[in-house]
Amino acid sequence: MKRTITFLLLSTFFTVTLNAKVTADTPADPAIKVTPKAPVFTDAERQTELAKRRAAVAAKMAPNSMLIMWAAAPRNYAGDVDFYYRQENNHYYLTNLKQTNSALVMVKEGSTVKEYLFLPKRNPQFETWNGHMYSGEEATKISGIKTIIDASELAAFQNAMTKKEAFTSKGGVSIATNPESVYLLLPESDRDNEGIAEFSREEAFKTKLPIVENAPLYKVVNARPIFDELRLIKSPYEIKLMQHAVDISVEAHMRSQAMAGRAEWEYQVQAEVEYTFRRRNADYWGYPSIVGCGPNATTLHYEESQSPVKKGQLMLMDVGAEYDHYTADVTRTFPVNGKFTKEQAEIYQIVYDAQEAAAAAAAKPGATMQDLGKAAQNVIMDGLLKLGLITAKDPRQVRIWYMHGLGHWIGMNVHDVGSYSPTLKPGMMFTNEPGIYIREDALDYLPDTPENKAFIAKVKPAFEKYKTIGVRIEDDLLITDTGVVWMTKALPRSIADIEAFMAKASKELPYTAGGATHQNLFTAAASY
Ligand SMILES: [Mn+2]
Repeated sequence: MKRTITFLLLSTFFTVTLNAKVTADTPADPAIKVTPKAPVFTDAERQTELAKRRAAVAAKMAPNSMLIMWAAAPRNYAGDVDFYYRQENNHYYLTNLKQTNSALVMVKEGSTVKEYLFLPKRNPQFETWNGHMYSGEEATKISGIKTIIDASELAAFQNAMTKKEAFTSKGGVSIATNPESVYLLLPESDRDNEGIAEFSREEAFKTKLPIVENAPLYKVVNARPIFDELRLIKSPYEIKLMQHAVDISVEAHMRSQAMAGRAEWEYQVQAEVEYTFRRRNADYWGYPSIVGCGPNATTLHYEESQSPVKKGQLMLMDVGAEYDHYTADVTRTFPVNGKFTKEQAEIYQIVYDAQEAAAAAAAKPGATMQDLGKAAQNVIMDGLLKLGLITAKDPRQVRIWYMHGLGHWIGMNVHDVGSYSPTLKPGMMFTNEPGIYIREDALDYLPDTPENKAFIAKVKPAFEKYKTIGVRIEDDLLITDTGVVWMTKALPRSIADIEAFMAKASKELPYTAGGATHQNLFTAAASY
């Protein structure tokens, strides 16, 4: 009996202690959601997925053809320092290898496809300075590509191609160098500046391929349309990675909203974002973080983060983590002090309603991105007219305050590849991101015409009321067999939900700004 009492007393004591601890550190239902565990794939799952992608590419290649894809070259930051190495997306899409100086070659003869991977030999001295290199076995385990050739023979192979000579590696691997077509990743046109910069090596190789009587002996084909089409539809494997990138971004947004009211400078809020990205093992950001307070929210790609965070103002944050080469793209706009003013709420609600209208349009069978854009634009047009910021239902007037499109594909590029004409199909992923930006100088730059003068006179009172307010809301949507999935749904979006979230979340996250003094490093202006 006595023993039982002691036991009961002890267990009561422990229960109380444990409960007290739970309450102090983590509330039963915290507002800030921690990123769920990262997806883990077995070697077999990854190899099957990559083999499927390579087979899909091969299926789109001509009967007697070859595809050559080089790994991305390192990009210089300054002097002898490079940026973090990032593999070329299409190369990664087929190999999952994160190493430079390698190349993938696929040869299709009839229905037979052979795959070769040129891989640099491990080098102890290089590894001492720069870290691990793949062994052939590792590269095969990751990619599923079985035939490995030392990359020191890549130049000899390229040379054999340009001369149309046979190629056999020192290890005895022969590659047929007489395809009819050669597929390379090439710039899309003379005006494709990014493509020209990224695929200069491919372009140079193309010019070396043999010419006979002014006609190319090989038919050189741009491989990019093949990848653009395939990458437009995400596999279940890719969707898991993408959801994880979204989840990390959602946690980063939540933590930032929780501390923004106590931050002094925009860069401190940005630090909370990027701390969360690194903490959750994101590769990096998918695009430079946009953290703009007050009037800075009206600059679409504001990246300076040098201004003060002021209570009473809106904070626009467009930040997305990249995880295993897939990037989220998420924007929230919230009041620094946790409560929208009447004017801020009026603008915000229009953008919110436009987003809802676009999502409803996406759920209709046969919808295109253009349909979504129109649905959102109509809501914004009605809203701006009601507030007096435009004088007629004229898309040209709407463009003054909403100057970008509704959204874009997302994936390995934040603005992912793929045509915008097809109807929405399962596996497609895109952003839904309308916005309204009442830039302080927007009316100053309208051409000096009688029509514009009359317009300015009419909208001036409303402009004075709403000026400096910038709102964008951006969610990541996925089309499935059953409809539209908001991948970002965990992140509060309505006015009521944001206000409730901020009130609760700010208590969960300890934060002290630290009273840093600073000079604006962008404009060299003195401290505020
Ligand atoms: Mn976007």
